Formats: sequence, structure tokens, C-alpha cells
Amino acid sequence: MATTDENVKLNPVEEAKVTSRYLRGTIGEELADGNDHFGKASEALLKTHGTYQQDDRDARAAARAAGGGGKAEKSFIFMVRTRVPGGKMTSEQMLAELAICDELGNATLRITTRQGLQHHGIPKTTLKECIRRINDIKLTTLAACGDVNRNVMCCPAPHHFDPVHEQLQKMADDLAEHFKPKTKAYYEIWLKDTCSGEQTCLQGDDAETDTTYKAPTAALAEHNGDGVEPIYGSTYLPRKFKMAIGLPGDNCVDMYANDLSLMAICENFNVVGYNVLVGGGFGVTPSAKKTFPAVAKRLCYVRADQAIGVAEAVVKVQRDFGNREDRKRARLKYLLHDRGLAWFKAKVEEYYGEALPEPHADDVWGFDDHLGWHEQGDGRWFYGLNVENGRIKDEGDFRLKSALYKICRELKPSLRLTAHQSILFCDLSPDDRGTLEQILREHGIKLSHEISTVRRWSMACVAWPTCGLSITEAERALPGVIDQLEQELAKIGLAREAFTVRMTGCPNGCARPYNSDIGLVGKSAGKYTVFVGGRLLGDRLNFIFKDSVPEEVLVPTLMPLFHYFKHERAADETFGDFCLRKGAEDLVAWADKFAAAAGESNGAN
Ligand code: SRM
Ligand code: SF4
Repeated sequence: MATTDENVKLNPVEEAKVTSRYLRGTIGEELADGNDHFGKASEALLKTHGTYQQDDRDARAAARAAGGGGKAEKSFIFMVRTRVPGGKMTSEQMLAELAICDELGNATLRITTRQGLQHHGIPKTTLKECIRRINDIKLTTLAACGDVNRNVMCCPAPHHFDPVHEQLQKMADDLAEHFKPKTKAYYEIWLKDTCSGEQTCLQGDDAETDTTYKAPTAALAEHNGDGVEPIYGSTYLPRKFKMAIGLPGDNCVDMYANDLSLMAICENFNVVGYNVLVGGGFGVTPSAKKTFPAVAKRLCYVRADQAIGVAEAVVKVQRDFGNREDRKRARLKYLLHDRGLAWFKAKVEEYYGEALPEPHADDVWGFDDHLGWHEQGDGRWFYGLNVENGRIKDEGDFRLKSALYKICRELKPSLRLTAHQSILFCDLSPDDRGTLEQILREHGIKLSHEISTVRRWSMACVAWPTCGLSITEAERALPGVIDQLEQELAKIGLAREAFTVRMTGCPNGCARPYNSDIGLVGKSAGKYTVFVGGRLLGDRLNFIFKDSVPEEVLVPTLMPLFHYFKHERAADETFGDFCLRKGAEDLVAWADKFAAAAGESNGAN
């Protein structure tokens, strides 16, 4: 469905974009109107500026209880997301982000599942200050959310043994820059009054009138957006768009879960090209059969110098043919499903102006969470620290936030955020190693090797109380589930078994539960759908094992499968591969038999 099609009945978000004058709308006016929240149209536009209007659901529940039940007013707060291409940050930037969360937010900072950072609990009164301060440190919230290309993920490992990882990170920066919205709206609304001479406001005065943009090929120029937004045009994309860059031997960024991924093909320790994967995406509405999660499909091989041009062609095909009537079916995966891969490839070739070869035979075969100590290859070291569910906070004896302040002030490492919500402290001298560990220990932080395998490979999305779409808890529930799993797995000798457990508070899949060994997806109050059969490699979807399982019996529901796995696994078979081999029917039958036998033996006692 091309945007020029007169019969298209645009959905309300499209209407808001059309009339927004390149994402301005009335955000500026509403910022100064004294209300504690924005109207609907601005709420939609604000996302591309990197912020979501939210309701503190804990606060509302408390107000409701205090008022004796019934309705309670919404308690408006804002989530502000920083886009961090490839997860690269300096200590100074981290210190500034920590100060923002302490001074303006809820005193916690969150590493996201896409190598970004989030503040929660920002009131409207300081929203502008928050966004301005993030720009002051040369980071941005622009395009962290919204119907544009979002944070570009990239393998964060700072390996210097060969140029490959640097080449990947450079590609991440180039893609982030290339697909950044060019509208001046962001600059006008958030930065204009406050932009100091020293900083580079990312959306400076010339942005809107810049006509120097050069399309990579003549054919592409014919398909340009317009003078303001050469790639997106005035209505941007039909939906969010996500990119990732990784290696066949290290799929730490979950390439198959993205709209577009570049899988590096290396020769003689250099990136010579990429396999282009398209159409991954996990959001699903179980009641709407037309929606489904999808892993990406292998589209073509491109030389390294063609990658950005081909990525642009992919984005533009989605821009012109993606669904603008129904937001539930607007992601690239649906375009691919509806039109087919062959049609899509032909369109991309048309937009790019050249035929594109089939993908290189390489595919994912490894992954690395980069935790623990590693030599970088340049005499320096990096340390990967597991951050449980990405939350940086001080709580009782656990004082990760204070530890980070101290590490960034005293050791000044460069930092990398991982797609597993963790953090790498980089460029450390051999002498710094002891100091880093000492600081972590003094602040009650377990070192990565002291964390159980099951916790290390677990992830949960934010969910309650800030996410307006959450049905169940996730970040606040998963640690308890992992506590139980740790104990039960140790009892049957599987404590060292590596598999992914990912929990989300609704079926949108923000912690990527649909390609994990075990996915726990919020279904209804306190109950989850349990998926099994994915794997660490992230290249296939899992399937439903049990539905509507109460939180308190998640572990008892899973344990029969681990017993089965322990006794009947093939040599070197992983938990996910075992579940796939057995299939849902067999697993359910076994689990039921196991439960019945356990019931009988309990009865006998
Ligand atoms: Fe997400 C919506 C949080 C990664 C799929 N996601 C949301 C919102 C903004 C809720 C909303 O729309 O009101 C959540 C904000 C919660 C809060 O209070 O902070 C939210 N998503 C997150 C983060 C913070 C989860 C986390 O715990 O880290 C991740 C931010 C990443 C970043 O830095 O950009 C996050 N979201 C993902 C991922 C994983 C990924 O991209 O690798 C997915 C699955 C992949 C995909 O995109 O399909 C994901 N989020 C969604 C969807 C479903 C999209 C769809 O196609 O249907 C929604 C709902 C929507 O867009 O309508 C959503
Ligand atoms: Fe919210 Fe659902 Fe995403 Fe979790 S998966 S952050 S509950 S939208």
C-alpha cells in the first residue's frame, strides 16, 4: 500500500503526523500550558522526540485504595529514552545520566534491551530540562522512539585484536546518523533557548533547509522523501523500525529480532560485506490472529560499501508500501508476509538501482554476553558486569548506582551497554582490575562469575508500574522466579546449564521472549503464557507449552521439563533444542504424567 494511494484511510497516528509540520504539532505550546500532561496528538508525536507520557500505576492504585476504591486520577510522569548507538558511552556521559535520574527522575536508571538508557518518573515541568541535559552531553533522545529508525544495536565488545569490531561500530554510527530525522522541530522545542556554544546541538539551525543530501544512487534519488526529510518524508515510517549489526559467531544483539540486520561477513580479519536480514519483529496481540511474532528472513548479500544504500532502499520500500491504516499490521514483517520475500527483494533492488546477490552461506553459530574479564588486544582490559534486568539503583545493601558513580569518577572507563541489559567497563589498565572489583564488592554487587548461569541469561522488560501496556509484572517478578529456578536446577545438577529465560509483562515482547529457550509472557492478571523451544542463537521462534500459568507456579510448571531434559537429552543438546525435538504435545503429556506421579507420591506420604 503506497502512501500515495488515495483509498487509504489513515490511522489516527498517521493523521497526527500529517498535520504535525515535521513533528512539531502543538508540543511547544503544550509544554508551557501549565497542565501536567499533553493531549493525544502530542502524546503520539512526543515519541519520536524520545519520551512517553505515562501514568504511575502504583501511585494510582494507592490513590484508589486511599479513596476507598473507585476511580483515581492519573498520576502523569514521563519516560525519557536516550539513544546510544552500539551502546558506546563515556564515563562523563554516564555521570550526567546518573545525575539526571537523581535530580529529575525516580533515582534509578535503566539499561534497555536495545543498548539504550531510560529515565522514569520525570514530571512534565522538568521534561525540557531532562532532554536538554542529555543533549548537553552529546547524546540524544531524538528517534529513540517513534515511527523512525531507532537505536542501532551493534556488538559492543571492544576487541582490538583485528579491525572487525571497530568497523561494525563505525557502521552503527553511520547508520544512526544517516537515518536520524532531519526536522528542526527537536531543536526548536527542546534546545533552542538553552543550546550553549560549546555543545553540538544535533539538530542545528541549518537542518531543515539542508538540500545538500546526496542519495547513494541516482535511482534512489527518484524515491526521495522531500527537502526536509529526504528519507522519511513528512509522514515518516508507518511504524517503528529497528536495526542491528552483529557477527555469525556472536549474535549478542539478536539480529533475527530486528526489522533490518547486517550480519558481518569477514575475510582476512576485515568486514567485506553483510548478509542483510529483514522483517524480524515480536509485537503480537493474541486476540488478533492477523498479528504474529517473526524472526527475520535472509534477503541478500551486500558489499560493505553498499550497506547503507541498501538499508535506505529497505526503509523506503517500507515507507512507501507499509500499512498506514492499521498500526497493528504496520511493521515490516507484515509487508514481507503479505507480499512475499521475492516481491520485496525486487522492490529493494528497484529502489537501490542494482540487482543484489543471494545471502552468503554464513549464518549465526555463536553468541557471547561479554561478561567477566577480557583482554581487549591493545594491552587494556574490559569487564562485563551483569545488571539484573538493566536496573541501576541503590536498594539496601545493593548499591549499583553509587558504585557506578565511583567507578566513573575514579577509573573513568569508557562504557558499552549490551543488548542483554548489562554494562562493559572498557579500556582499563591491568592495575585497575583490582580496584574495579573492590568497588563493586564494597557496594554489595556480585561479580559476574558469582551470578548463577540461569540469572545471567535472564531478561525482563519494565512492565509495572510505568508501562501503560503491562498486564503483569516482569522486572519486579523475574528475580523471584529465578531464585526458585536456581534452587531447583541445583537440586537436579543443572545449575551450569546455559539457556535464556525472558519475561515480559504483555505480549509486545520487549525482552524478546519469543526466540528464547523459555519465554514467560504476561497474559492476564498474575498469569503468564509459557513458551519453550527457542535458543540462545536467537534464530527461531519458540512455541506455547502452557497458557495462563499463575506466577507462583511458573517454576513447578517448568521443572518437569528439566527432569525430562536431564534424562533424555542427546549429547550436547541444549534445553531449547531438546524442547523443539520433543514438541509441544509430547512435553505437555510428559509434564502431566510427571505431575500426576508427584501427586501420587505426595499422597502416599
Ligand atoms: Fe518495547 C512498547 C519498553 C524493546 C516491542 N516498549 C513499549 C513501551 C514504550 C510501552 C508503550 O508503548 O507505552 C514500553 C515502555 C515501558 C517503560 O515504562 O519504560 C517499552 N521496549 C521497552 C524497553 C525499555 C524494554 C526494556 O526492558 O528494556 C526496550 C527499549 C529498547 C530501546 O532502547 O529502544 C524495548 N520493545 C523492545 C523490543 C526488543 C528489541 O527491540 O530488541 C521489542 C520486540 C521487538 C520488536 O520491536 O518487535 C519491543 N515495545 C514493543 C512493542 C510491540 C511492537 C509491535 O510491532 O507490535 C510495543 C507496543 C507498540 O509499539 O505498540 C512496545
Ligand atoms: Fe510494557 Fe509489554 Fe513492553 Fe513489557 S513487553 S515493557 S509490559 S509493552
